[in-house]
Amino acid sequence: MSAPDIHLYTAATMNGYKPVIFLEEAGVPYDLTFIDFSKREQKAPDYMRLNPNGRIPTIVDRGNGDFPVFESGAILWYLAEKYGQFLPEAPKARSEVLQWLMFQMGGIGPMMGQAMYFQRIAAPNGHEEPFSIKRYVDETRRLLEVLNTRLEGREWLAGDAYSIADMATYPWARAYPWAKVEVSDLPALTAWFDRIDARPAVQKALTIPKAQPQFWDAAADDGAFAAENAARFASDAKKG
Ligand SMILES: N[C@@H](CCC(=O)N[C@@H](CS)C(=O)NCC(=O)O)C(=O)O
Repeated sequence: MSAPDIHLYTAATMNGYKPVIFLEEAGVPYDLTFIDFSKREQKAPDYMRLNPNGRIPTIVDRGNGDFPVFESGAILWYLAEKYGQFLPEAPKARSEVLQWLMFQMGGIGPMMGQAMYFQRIAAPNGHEEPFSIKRYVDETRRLLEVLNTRLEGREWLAGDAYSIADMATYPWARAYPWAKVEVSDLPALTAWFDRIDARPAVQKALTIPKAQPQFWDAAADDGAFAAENAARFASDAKKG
């Protein structure tokens, strides 16, 4: 049997789950290399030839001359076009999906990422920065309110169908406990979490390449899990 078209390089993180969710939802074959941050595999020269940013995820499309794609939003877009799924053709509907995809890539991801970094990595490594924490937590909360308002009276972020915009946003927004942001008063957002939580493909995706459910629930504050994550990036935080 020949190798599947898509080879995915990923890890169990918010950006890392996005292409796994797509591939499981689309039901297309793929194979995968787990990138181990503790061994800094994301910075290996061979990997950085595929992803010049030295981060995950990356795909290589064997069915398209070993074409590499990096940046999780571009990966979702590429896969949606290749397989003709989760990105509508009609120009306005397509634009709506891409607007919410960009909102995730330019807002939710970077701001939540910094809220997580300053609380989960910098602070436990001796860099307690209350001003930065407040800035990123407030901005995260504001962006989650934007999502909540958008989801009032609608099932999905764009148009009337589940799309790559939902797939990109869910792994980040759903990890709100890891950013230490409260969402219990945002009912449209939490109902959208429930809808996506219930999808079998998403449930499976969140175990690939390894289950990391602690990001998603109260166990985010489990001492051992938090300490392991702080230690994983301690050398980076100490350079600061
Ligand atoms: N904008 C990039 C961000 C990728 C990114 O930050 N990935 C993180 C994991 S969520 C990573 O690889 N971190 C390892 C590192 O910083 O060395 C994307 O969406 O693909």
